[in-house]
Amino acid sequence: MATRTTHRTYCRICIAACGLEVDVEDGRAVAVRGDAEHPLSAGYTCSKGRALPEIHHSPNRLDGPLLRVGDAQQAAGWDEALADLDHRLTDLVATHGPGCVGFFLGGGIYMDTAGYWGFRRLARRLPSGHVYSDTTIDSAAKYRAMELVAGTYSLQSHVDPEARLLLMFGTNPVVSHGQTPMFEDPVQRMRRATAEGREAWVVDPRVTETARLATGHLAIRPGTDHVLLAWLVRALLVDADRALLATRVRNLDVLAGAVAPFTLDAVVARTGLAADECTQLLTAVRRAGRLAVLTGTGVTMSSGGNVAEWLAWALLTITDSFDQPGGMWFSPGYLARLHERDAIPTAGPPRPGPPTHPDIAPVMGEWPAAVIPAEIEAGNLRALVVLGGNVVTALPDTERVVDALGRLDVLVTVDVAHTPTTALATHVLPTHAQLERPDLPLLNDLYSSTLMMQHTDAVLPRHPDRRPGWWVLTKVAAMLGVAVLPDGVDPDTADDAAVLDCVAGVETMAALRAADPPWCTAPTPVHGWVLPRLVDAPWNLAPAPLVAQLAALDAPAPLVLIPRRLPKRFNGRPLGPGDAPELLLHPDDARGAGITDGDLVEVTSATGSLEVSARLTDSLRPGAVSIVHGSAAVNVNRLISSRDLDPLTGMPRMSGTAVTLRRVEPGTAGPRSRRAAEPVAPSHPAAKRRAEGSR
Ligand SMILES: Nc1nc2c(c(=O)[nH]1)N[C@H]1C(S)=C(S)[C@@H](COP(=O)(O)OP(=O)(O)OC[C@H]3O[C@@H](n4cnc5c(=O)[nH]c(N)nc54)[C@H](O)[C@@H]3O)O[C@H]1N2
Ligand SMILES: Nc1nc2c(c(=O)[nH]1)N[C@H]1C(S)=C(S)[C@@H](COP(=O)(O)OP(=O)(O)OC[C@H]3O[C@@H](n4cnc5c(=O)[nH]c(N)nc54)[C@H](O)[C@@H]3O)O[C@H]1N2
Ligand code: SF4
Ligand SMILES: [Mo]
Repeated sequence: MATRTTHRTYCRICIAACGLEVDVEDGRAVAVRGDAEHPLSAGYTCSKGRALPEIHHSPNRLDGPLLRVGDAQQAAGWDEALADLDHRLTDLVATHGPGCVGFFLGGGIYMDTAGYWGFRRLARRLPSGHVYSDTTIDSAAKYRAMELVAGTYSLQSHVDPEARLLLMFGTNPVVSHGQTPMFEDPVQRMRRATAEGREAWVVDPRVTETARLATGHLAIRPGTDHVLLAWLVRALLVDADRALLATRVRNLDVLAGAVAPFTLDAVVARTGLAADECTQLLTAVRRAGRLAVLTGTGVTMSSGGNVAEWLAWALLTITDSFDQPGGMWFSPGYLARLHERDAIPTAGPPRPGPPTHPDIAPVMGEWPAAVIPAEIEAGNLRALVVLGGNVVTALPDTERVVDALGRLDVLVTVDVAHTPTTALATHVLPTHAQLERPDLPLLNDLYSSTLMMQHTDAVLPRHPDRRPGWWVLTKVAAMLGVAVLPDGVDPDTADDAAVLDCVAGVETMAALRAADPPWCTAPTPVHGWVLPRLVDAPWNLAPAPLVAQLAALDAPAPLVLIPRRLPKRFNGRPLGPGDAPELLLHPDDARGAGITDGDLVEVTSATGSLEVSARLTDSLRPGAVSIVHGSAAVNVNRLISSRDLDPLTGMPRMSGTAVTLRRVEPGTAGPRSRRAAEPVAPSHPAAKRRAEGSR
């Protein structure tokens, strides 16, 4: 009989990093349970975490390197795949210079800490500006607003345990577990809060899973969160202790002037909310005194994202909620210990933007990912290394993205599974997946709701033909003359543990490895440490680019597309049946277009169109339709522009794109649905040329 062993680990699909117990039989994971003792997740897991055995042992996993030969990809040994890549990169760099090689970091690498750390070291040393990540198709607004208000990228605020009011804009943590910061064990957390008399308010065009557990829900018109926020700021400035604020902030009067036009009448007209709803929210904020605010992709992906982030910052500041009990605390990090430093790291001097969009300043040193196709078309970017990302489903303007990827001389994917992006690659390099590697959630240092760090050993034996993410990165970097590992660490003799020692320090790793249970915690929250350490203090409450953007924002189109997430799908990673995209729409909008439930509908934007089946629901307000992203077959990014980018961040408008709907007559579906199917191999001439030139 097979022996069963149980391993304590944590899930590395999303930032909640839930504690898990994984049962293993004959080298295979067979069951997953939540770890009841875990300080954050307390036994909670979601269906994705519980599906780890199926995900890990899926036939879709990559079991060895692949090399493109002609139109096909063929299995290759590591030596052969790396030698071929080395040869091609060396040629490219000799002809076009080192600036033609770029890297994209996706969500699959963040939780592979050694790989993620390696990428950060590489990015600092790379002789090329082409460093991209999913930050600029996700949350760039948060970082730009933070930079303009506080001069840093290093502040991560969290809901204080004593907060009496939590106000959420465009985030659905019951499904997502948070954008930033983490929102662990969400259902219990929401229930506990309301049972203890603390209020939770959700501002979202949809009655979300989170809204159902909240005290109040405001079904706002998409893209108008900044209007509601500006009105709240305007009203609460009246109550604010201006003398106290004068010691903490700059430009209070400019802020007051900027929000002056946002009267209650203006809010009602622009947000579609009733005056009563708005005043009830204001009363709740006044009653609470201090509050916590969380925003998510519904805000950061909309054209008002930057100003909404700024106004949320202003709201928290004028209500004296930041860095205070009952409001929001800033995490100094369990490892980073920012509160023990003299100064919080600054955002640094501005750097030039990408050659095709020089006006868009980098966010956190990165160029916006939406310009990747433009940079390829201009001949600036000729080789792209995608680490744990699925750019075919993630980037806006699918048709342009697929065409541009086909023009690359080299497309390397460093992944664990076959995806629509690996299908286009010249070199597919498979890495160890989460259950095959020791790890610690370094990325969560600032995102975690409790000051803590955890550690896991590998749960499963390592597949012989996969390699560690850090090792693959080190090899590719060496081809470009960049050393990723510190001096004296040899990638061919070092193991995962030795690299993690470099990442977190020998002492920290020793403490974590010795910890039983496998985590270390520190007293939480920490208050009162931020302003004295802020180089750019006091806060700038009215940065000029944001004041100008607020005044210039247009009203949203009558019918717009908005994003959302499904419990069983993680971005481009389908996790089973029941997660096919549908078009959610309100019955009034459906009636106007002659659409009934289950109809096939053609959705068209200025960028493209797709066909998707309709699901009528009054949980979504009229004027908004929603399709989840991540499906290759029904790829919503066909509708999103890669040209209409936010001028301050380069973010595409993944929320708020104007669309029209047309019912597809039964029997006439065809060319377009077929077109929507993802190409498995590139078929256009440039890709063919490239493919023929291989080896
Ligand atoms: N199950 C699951 N979990 C995930 C992911 C996943 O794909 N699946 N992805 C992970 C990733 S990469 C991220 S970044 C996070 C994102 O985490 P969240 O930002 O919490 O993402 P969503 O759950 O999509 O919630 C966004 C909400 O914004 C609303 N919305 C859309 N437009 C607007 C608007 O203009 N105004 C307002 N107020 N609301 C709007 C939508 O209706 C939706 O309810 O989730 C992470 N967690
Ligand atoms: N229209 C529209 N587009 C969107 C969004 C939207 O809401 N609407 N959301 C945006 C957001 S918030 C984000 S973050 C991006 C997501 O963009 P990506 O991060 O590119 O998307 P994922 O599909 O999560 O891709 C992760 C990849 O990592 C791989 N992977 C998983 N585990 C590992 C591992 O341990 N090691 C390695 N090497 N690889 C691994 C997976 O197989 C997968 O291919 O998409 C964005 N695109
Ligand atoms: S919420 Fe789900 S996906 Fe996220 S860490 Fe927990 S189990 Fe994994
Ligand atoms: Mo994201």
